[in-house]
Amino acid sequence: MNRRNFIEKSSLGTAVVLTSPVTSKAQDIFKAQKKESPNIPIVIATWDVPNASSAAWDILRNSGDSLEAVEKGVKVEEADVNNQSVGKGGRPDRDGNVTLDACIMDKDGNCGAVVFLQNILHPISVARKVMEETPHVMLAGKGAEQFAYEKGFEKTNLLTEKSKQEWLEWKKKSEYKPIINIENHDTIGMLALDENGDIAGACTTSGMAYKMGGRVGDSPIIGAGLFVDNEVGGATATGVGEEVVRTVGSFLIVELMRQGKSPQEACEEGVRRIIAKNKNKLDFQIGFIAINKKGETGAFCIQPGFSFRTFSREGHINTPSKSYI
Ligand code: SD4
Repeated sequence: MNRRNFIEKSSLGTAVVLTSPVTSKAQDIFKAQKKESPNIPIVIATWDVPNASSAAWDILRNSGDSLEAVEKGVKVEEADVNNQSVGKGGRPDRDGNVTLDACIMDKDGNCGAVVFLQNILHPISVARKVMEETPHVMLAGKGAEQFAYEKGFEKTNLLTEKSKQEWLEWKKKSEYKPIINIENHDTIGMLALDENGDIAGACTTSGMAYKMGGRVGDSPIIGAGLFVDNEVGGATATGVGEEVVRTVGSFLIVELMRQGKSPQEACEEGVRRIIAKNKNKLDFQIGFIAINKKGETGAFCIQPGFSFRTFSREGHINTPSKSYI
């Protein structure tokens, strides 16, 4: 069922205003900002993912909307077998199963997520369908997979020979030890601000390599791996998901921006909160990126090596993130 219909039906006759309350004054302010800023529209993504950011930019520069841009953008990484942290080609869990997590959020605060999804190439598109065509926010495991088939997604083997061989090698010692900055292109989190001034975000991953069967990280958790508030901005995360969940990191960063911090200051404070809880063992990576309504961006991480891609009229740029260490 369409979410909008569901809300209307479930509101017991109470009138509900469903459109976003963009006043003409707000639109005027936005138009003025847009003239000044070469950063509207803009897309920002975790890690050096030029193909994904190009795909998103193609939508934005043709006046497309931010939701379409982030979905199209992250799908590039989901389909890329060389990215072993997302979609097809992703490293499996310790039992050899590739299980995917993804979420998406639009300008109106609608969101959809899938967790522990198997055999489906594009979890982000399933998450979008959860958002737009069900009364729910999150579907898990077999239920999510069944829903995907009902929506026309095909069954796909996600375990490539390369990831399988690496997993068989790993099994010899079976030591769970997340590697920092594995290959420098990991989970993709993407935020876009379109020319109407609307922000959307997407995050998709195969999770930590060789995780326990059933483990879900931050990436599909709204507020942790991704959060968008179209009044303020958006944030998304990469790295050891358990730590991001413990601080509800992306929500925290958006709220810090609401209180007046720049995206950069907010990302730095978000990482500091995680560090404060882990003073004695900073042996893992967390990276956050953020964007505000002016198209200003920020990024911060614990360990050096994290970078992020932006694409705007200013150019297509991979920027090394500032780091705590
Ligand atoms: C997770 N945050 O599942 C993801 C993994 C990741 O860089 O981002 N790796 O915890």
